[in-house]
Amino acid sequence: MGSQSYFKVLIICLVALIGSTQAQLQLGFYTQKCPKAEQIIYNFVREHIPHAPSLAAALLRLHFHDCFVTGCDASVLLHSTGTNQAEKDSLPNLTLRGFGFIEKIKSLVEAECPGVVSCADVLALTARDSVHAIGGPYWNVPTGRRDGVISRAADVFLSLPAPFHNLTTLITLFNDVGLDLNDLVILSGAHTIGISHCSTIATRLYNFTGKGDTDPTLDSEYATNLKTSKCKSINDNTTLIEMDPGSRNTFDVSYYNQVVKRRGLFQSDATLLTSFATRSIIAKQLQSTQGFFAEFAKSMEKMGQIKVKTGTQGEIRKHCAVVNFS
Ligand code: HEM
Ligand SMILES: *[C@@H]1O[C@H](CO)[C@@H](O)[C@H](O)[C@H]1NC(C)=O
Ligand SMILES: *[C@@H]1O[C@H](CO)[C@@H](O)[C@H](O)[C@H]1NC(C)=O
Ligand SMILES: *[C@@H]1O[C@H](CO)[C@@H](O)[C@H](O)[C@H]1NC(C)=O
Ligand SMILES: CC(=O)N[C@H]1CO[C@H](CO)[C@@H](O)[C@@H]1O
Repeated sequence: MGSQSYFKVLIICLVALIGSTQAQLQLGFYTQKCPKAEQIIYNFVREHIPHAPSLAAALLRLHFHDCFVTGCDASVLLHSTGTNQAEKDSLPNLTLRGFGFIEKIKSLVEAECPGVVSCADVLALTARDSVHAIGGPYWNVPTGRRDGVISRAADVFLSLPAPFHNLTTLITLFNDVGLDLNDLVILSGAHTIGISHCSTIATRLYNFTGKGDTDPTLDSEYATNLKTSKCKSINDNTTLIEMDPGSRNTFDVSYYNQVVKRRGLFQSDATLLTSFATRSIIAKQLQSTQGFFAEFAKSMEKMGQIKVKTGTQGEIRKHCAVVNFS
């Protein structure tokens, strides 16, 4: 190759590099395109979340499910169609909430600037503002995500961590989306807010190994308490259980206290006690709420960038539940 060819290759590489950096998310992506967008979301959240604080948990979980399955592209918000069973109709969705809240905010933003702000960004910003509105941490949400056009129930089982997963499986699923062991322990701290259904832990309480037994890693006093007062039968699929009893709407470190006391509700919570590394991360969070908030903010910013679609990828959906022109 002559020096001219080398020069051409260099230029091509530079252009590719600039192209790829331009396709990154950026803070204040809508500052020019829709200056009021973030304020509209913030105002709506501040007006409504104080009256319905439990929604903060629901919205945070929606954002998590969205990001883990095909990236943060609002695929979790899509309805199933005649031929396709969407993510939200997979089993773990039984219990997802907050779709109406997102759709409402999206309609306000659409009224201000039609076709500009993605549902994926609305979801990421709403989750952040809602958690902050109940006194939780605040994190940066760079924007510019675009919405995906595909949502498949089957993808949920491949990528979403399940409450019965062990540490090895959880680490693998987090690594698959670029998150590490620290992110796993920190983001599990989201279980400081919100609720679970009895059915999610019924097997753990009543038929752990198929012999009518209880998971021995669950504190036995707590297990008895759950069985007598909350989750009275293995067939109960309606009763709700706080994951962090007594402070389900308060974002604090008490989730980690529960885990240390072997009262983490899911096996995925309990399993965080099974390695020295994860136990150390937990111990560190228990020393400082501010420290935990800072870690949580860092990990959320990472989670919010999983496999995002930017630039000309995907689309800006008009309604979050359906792809455009469908
Ligand atoms: C580590 C793997 C994780 C597993 C296995 C897991 C599993 C679950 C399950 C099974 C539920 C309750 C479902 C029900 O019965 O209603 C739940 C609730 C919840 N999860 Fe996770 N989760 C994980 C990580 C996360 C992460 C990373 C976040 C957010 C950053 C999160 C946020 C939440 C919240 C806020 C709730 C309460 C939802 C509500 O109140 O409606 N979880 N999780
Ligand atoms: C974790 O679960 C996976 C999948 O069920 C299993 O193959 C693996 O042996 C388990 N690992 C440990 C350490 O129990
Ligand atoms: C407990 O699990 C075993 C093995 O999976 C199953 O045969 C049995 O029906 C279960 N019992 C209940 C009450 O669900
Ligand atoms: C939940 O419980 C109700 C009432 O016991 C029952 O009719 C329904 O089939 C159950 N649903 C599932 C998914 O088990
Ligand atoms: C299987 C199942 O329960 N799917 C539900 C998923 O969530 C939507 C609401 O968002 C319900 O309509 C489905 O029934």
